[in-house]
This record gives sequence, structure tokens and C-alpha cells, in this order.
Amino acid sequence: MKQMRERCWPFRAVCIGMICVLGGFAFAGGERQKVPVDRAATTAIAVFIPGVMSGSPIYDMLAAGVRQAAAEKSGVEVTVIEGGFNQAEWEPRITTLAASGQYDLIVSSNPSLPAIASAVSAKFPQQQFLLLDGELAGNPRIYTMRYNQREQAYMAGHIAALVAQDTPRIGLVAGQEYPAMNGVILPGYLAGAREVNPDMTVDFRVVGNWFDAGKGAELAAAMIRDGAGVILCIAGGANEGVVQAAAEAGAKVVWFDINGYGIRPGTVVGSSILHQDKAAYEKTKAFLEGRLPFGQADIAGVAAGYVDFVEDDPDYRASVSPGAREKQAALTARLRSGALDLGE
Ligand code: RBF
Repeated sequence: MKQMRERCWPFRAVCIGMICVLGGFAFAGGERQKVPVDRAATTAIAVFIPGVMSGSPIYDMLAAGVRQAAAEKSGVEVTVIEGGFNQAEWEPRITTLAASGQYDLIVSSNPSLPAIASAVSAKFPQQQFLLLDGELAGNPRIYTMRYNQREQAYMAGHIAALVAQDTPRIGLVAGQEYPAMNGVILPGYLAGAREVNPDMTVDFRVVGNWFDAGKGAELAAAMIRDGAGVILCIAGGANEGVVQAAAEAGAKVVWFDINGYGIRPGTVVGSSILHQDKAAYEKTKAFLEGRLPFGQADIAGVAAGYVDFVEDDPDYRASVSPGAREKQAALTARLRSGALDLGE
């Protein structure tokens, strides 16, 4: 018996050794398969839409850009959350996202977000934010990039005045008042129009929300009656009402953020755009590669390629005279080359 045991020990030792070695390989291999590296390395991104995507291309572009960057890397999950129109709910909802600890990055966009993100950051200092169309420098967990909307609005005002010809009044319908609207967009729009006609005035009216197309139509119709034949609309879903009222009255509309000529050919005579999809893609990609400069606040305009005016559209050529298009092209060329600096 003893002999047998003695004989068996080396055999047993070899067996145990083999089991250990094989088991080790199996475990290592199994670990790689059962807990995929992808899952272990998953990066979770929440895109918080402060409003709804329908009718607001600035938000559509945000989600599209983040998704594109995520699709190029394995192990990145994107969750898009529509925050709705009740602005009082945005901070508690973002607080809940941060408190969950589930998201490596929260992405959002509009000028009210930096203040909300700072408040959330004070409670959950680990949470990182990428915010577009807003500005805040100095928080080591928040990166922001806003657009030069003075340039964007200036180009809109310039085309509006060219189309208005001798009429010294153009309109602007906004979803709500906010510092970027009252302090940058409205003055930029007026300044661009005054480059064409120094006597120009702007009829500025506010819907009070970002969805009421009926109110948008009512305001536009009133403006047209009061003598504004060209209207810039920056009112989300309410833009639909503005374009409808303008089409019915034979007035014209200038679009903001995306190419809007196709929305109502012949009525939409200008499109001053943002490349928010490009910005969202590039900044998300930078985050995924560990090179998003948190704490920094960037501003990008026409010369940097994030703001532009769409000239190469057949509906634009069909609805605006060659003379007016030539003058508009001269303006956009000066902005693209950096020869014209309007400030921020
Ligand atoms: N723009 C939209 O197109 N849709 C919106 O729902 C919307 N909501 C906004 C809410 C707040 C509190 C603020 C400050 C701005 C909002 N904007 C919205 C305007 C947006 O930030 C931007 O100024 C315009 O889209 C013009 O580029």
C-alpha cells in the first residue's frame, strides 16, 4: 500500500500539475472569452438632449456625431436621453445620470448646460462632461466648445437684407431669450443686415418655447403684416409655423443651423449652418483617445470650419438673384479666409 502510494505520488503530482497548467490556460482563455475585453473596457457615454430631437437639428447632429465616433471603436456604448422641454427637470435628470456612476462621459449642448454641469460637478466631482454650444473654462472635468454665432447670425442678416432689397425691416423669431440670443445672435443679425442697408431694423419676437408651431406662425404673420418680408427663425419645432406663414404670405425665411432650402424651396432663401455633427464626432473621438482637454473652453467659427453659409444648393441659386448671391459669396469668402474678423 505504502509502495503504491509512493509510486502514485509522482504520477499524482504530474496529474495535478497538468490539471493546474491546463486549468490555468483554460481559466485565462475562459476569462478572455467569458468576460470579453470589450465589456471590461466598455466606455459608456450618455447624450443628454435638453429638449427633443424632432425639429431641432442641433440636437440631432449632436447625437449623430457622438454615435459616429463610438461606432469607430469597439466597447463604446452610447445612450441618448431626451430631457424634454421642462427646463427645471434638466439638472435633476443630469444629477441622476451622474449619481448612477454609469457614464464615463455626459455629452450635451446648449448655452444653459455649463451652469447645470457645474452644479452637478460640485456634487459628483468624478463625472466628466463634453458640452457643445456653451462656454465654461476652468472646471477640470468639463470641456466646452461654442460656435461663433456672431458670424453665423451676421451671414443670416446679410442675406436677409439682400433679399429684402429696399425694405428696411427684417424679422427674427426666437424660441426663447437667452444671453447668446440677445447678446450675440440678434446683434450679429442686425450688423450683417446693416452692412447691406444701414437703415435696417429687426423685428424680434419670442415664441416662449421650442415647439409651438401655431405660435411661430402667428408671430411670423404679424411680422409680415408689420412690414418684415424676410424672417430668420431659431425656434426649434416652431420654425415649421414660421415657414408655413411666410409661404402663405409670399414672404421669405432664412434658416439657421442646417441647410433648410429643401424644407420649402423658394421660401427659404438662406442657410447659415453649424457643423455640430463634426464637432460632436471630433470631440467624442478625442475623449475616447484620452486627449479631450478638460478644463478648456474653445470657440470655433467660419475660418475654423464649424460655421458656414450654404451657397452650393440649387434651391438657393433658383430663389436668390445672381447679384445678391455674388455679394453674399464675397462676405462668406472674407469670413472663410479670416480677412473679416467680427469678434466673438
Ligand atoms: N435650439 C433648438 O433648436 N431647439 C431647442 O429645443 C433649444 N432649446 C434651448 C434651450 C435653452 C435653455 C437655450 C439657452 C437654448 C436652446 N436652443 C434650442 C438654442 C440653441 O442653443 C442655439 O442657440 C440655436 O439652435 C441656434 O444655433
